[in-house]
Amino acid sequence: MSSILVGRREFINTSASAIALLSFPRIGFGQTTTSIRLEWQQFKTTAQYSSFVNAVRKMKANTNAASPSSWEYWTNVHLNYCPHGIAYFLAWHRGYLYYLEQQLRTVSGDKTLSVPYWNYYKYPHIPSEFTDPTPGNPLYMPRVGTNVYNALSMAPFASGVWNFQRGTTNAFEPQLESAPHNPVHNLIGGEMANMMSPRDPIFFLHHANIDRLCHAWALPDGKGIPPTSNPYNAATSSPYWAGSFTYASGLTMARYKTYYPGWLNFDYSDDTKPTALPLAARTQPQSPIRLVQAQVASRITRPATGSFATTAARGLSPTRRALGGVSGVVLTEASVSGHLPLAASSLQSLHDAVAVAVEPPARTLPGTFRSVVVVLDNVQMLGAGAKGGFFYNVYMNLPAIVDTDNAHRYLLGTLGAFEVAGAAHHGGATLEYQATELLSKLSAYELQDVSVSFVRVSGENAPRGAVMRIGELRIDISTDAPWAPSPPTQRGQCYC
Ligand SMILES: [Cu+2]
Repeated sequence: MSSILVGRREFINTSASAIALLSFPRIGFGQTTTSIRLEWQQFKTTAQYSSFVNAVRKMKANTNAASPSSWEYWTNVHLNYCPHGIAYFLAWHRGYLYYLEQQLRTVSGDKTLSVPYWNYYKYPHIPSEFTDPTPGNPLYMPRVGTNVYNALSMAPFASGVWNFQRGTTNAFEPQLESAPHNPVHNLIGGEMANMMSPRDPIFFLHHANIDRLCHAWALPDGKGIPPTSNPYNAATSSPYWAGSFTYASGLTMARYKTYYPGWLNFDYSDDTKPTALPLAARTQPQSPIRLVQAQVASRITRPATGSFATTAARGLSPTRRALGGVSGVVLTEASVSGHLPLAASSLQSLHDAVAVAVEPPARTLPGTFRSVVVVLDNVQMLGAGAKGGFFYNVYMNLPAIVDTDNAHRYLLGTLGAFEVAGAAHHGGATLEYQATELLSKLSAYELQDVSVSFVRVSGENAPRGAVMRIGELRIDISTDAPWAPSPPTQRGQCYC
């Protein structure tokens, strides 16, 4: 830990570029000491452990949801304001963790208390303190699964991932949100599978780790994170950081503060990004513990195509056109593909939109289609599906058989109870996956038709049978810019 800090100071002393310091919360700016967030296995051996457990217990016992000293208050902050699948996913949650951490200090009276993180790249099972059902254990929650090995991905840490925010090419934030973030929520399930997920204390250890992974990724030069200055100065900062986040009425944070060095004044005991997937610990009660290299399939086979009723191409609005799809797609424990029947003219429109995206003409006429979206319309959870314990990797035009390493090229994103809950209005949810970049990298041969595959990943207690129904699975072309940053608007509701 201290050697990391020393290394950091040396880095700062020798760095000529202020922008290179971007995103590194560290000593400075009028604050005295940097607090270090510890990995749970270390955290639980320190005096912070009892402060944390007692604070969670006290806050859960406080039934006044209007009070920041209650656990429910913080659950409602997430329910009402969290951005998922849109801009500022990481920055908003960084501020959220910061405020919760301050509150834990207030409630416990322990000024040294920091939020712990759970490094599942090292320990893929939920720490046992959270699974002990002894009455009165405030860390315990009913959950569907405790092993998140299958949620892990190395893709966000690939060497080519330099851009940061959603809407830029090969960007870190949407990839990290896609995996491991979403699947960790889904495989744990229970409250973790919906927008009330902070009810489960493991939420904060999960998000501290997500924040740590972002921090580790950005080292040592800040990569493609938009630059900011302190205080926010439009002349030297990216417009991305203008404005502020809302957490509750009266609880806000200027956006730039979440990524400006020193403001939030914390660091992590381990600032390194994962370099490999962990050994999968097999801890069946009846058998001795065995450590084995995880049995990850080295190849993915495209799931069999289901037979679904087809839906027609049609104009949806002046800026959107549906090119065709299928309806009534029911997802179960079996993986399935949907073949989208596109007429020749629709296929041509698809090719044209991708071509405009890749090589925009000098002047794009208004109304020109230039991006592609895969839409899951009117999605409903069925049976035990809403409780989670499983998810699907959603692929487009997956080859009949492909190496796991190459499958990422066809990955649109993940789909599970958590993503559906985040997108749900009253009733059915609509989920959208940006497909323009993916399609632009496919060969003409690969783009002769369009299929979407749902490859099921099950946790240890995953439900069987029908878990989700997609009213319509279709592909749209849109006049939206293909790689423009998402509009920097803070929604009053959680991506609803
Ligand atoms: Cu989350």
